[in-house]
Amino acid sequence: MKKEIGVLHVITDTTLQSRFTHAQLAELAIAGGADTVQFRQKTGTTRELVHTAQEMQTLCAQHGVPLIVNDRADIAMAVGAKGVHFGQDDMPVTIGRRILPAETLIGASARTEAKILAAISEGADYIGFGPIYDTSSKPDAETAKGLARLRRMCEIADCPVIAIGGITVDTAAAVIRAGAHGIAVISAVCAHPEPQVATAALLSEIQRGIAWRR
Ligand code: TZP
Ligand code: MG
Repeated sequence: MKKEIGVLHVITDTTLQSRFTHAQLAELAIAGGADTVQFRQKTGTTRELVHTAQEMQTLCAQHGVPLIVNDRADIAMAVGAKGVHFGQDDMPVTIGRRILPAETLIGASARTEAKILAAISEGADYIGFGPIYDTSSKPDAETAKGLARLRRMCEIADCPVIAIGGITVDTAAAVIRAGAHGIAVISAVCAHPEPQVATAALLSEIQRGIAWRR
């Protein structure tokens, strides 16, 4: 089943900055035009994560914006989030597909052709590919893959590819021109002095990239 996937995924982060909570970042991102919000927090108790995710889900639902929960299928289910995003060390997509409601969006990070094709055949709705550029937001990120590899991955994947890693307002349009369906960002929004303004600027660059492709 093909599902609609957003073009601007803002991933909330409270480690790069402490001015805003996850929910505040989600609100600012939505106000700036983000069409997907991803809750990503690597620490904290399950109780704390459920609490924050619930707050974000309420907000996202009010605005009709899908919330994707990183890593944790249980938390996504607990709060009725629209989707989950799994990395290669997280729950296998096949199992997520089995236990989550059928309408749940499942995104999967994959960095090689073989892994991309495997994730799609297991039922991923979109692929997260990166890092496109160097990034310090994910300490264990691989070296930058660049636009040529992104282009190749977009050619082989018959589902949307969301590019991630070091993407800024200066590179967003080029990433879309390379074939990405959309982008996911952390620092370009969360570490920006004005997350709402940053989101709006990214969206406008994505739209410029999409217009170029037509
Ligand atoms: N996965 C690959 S790169 C990355 C993740 C979660 C970090 C993206 O953050 P930023 O700040 O947009 O480079
Ligand atoms: Mg993960």
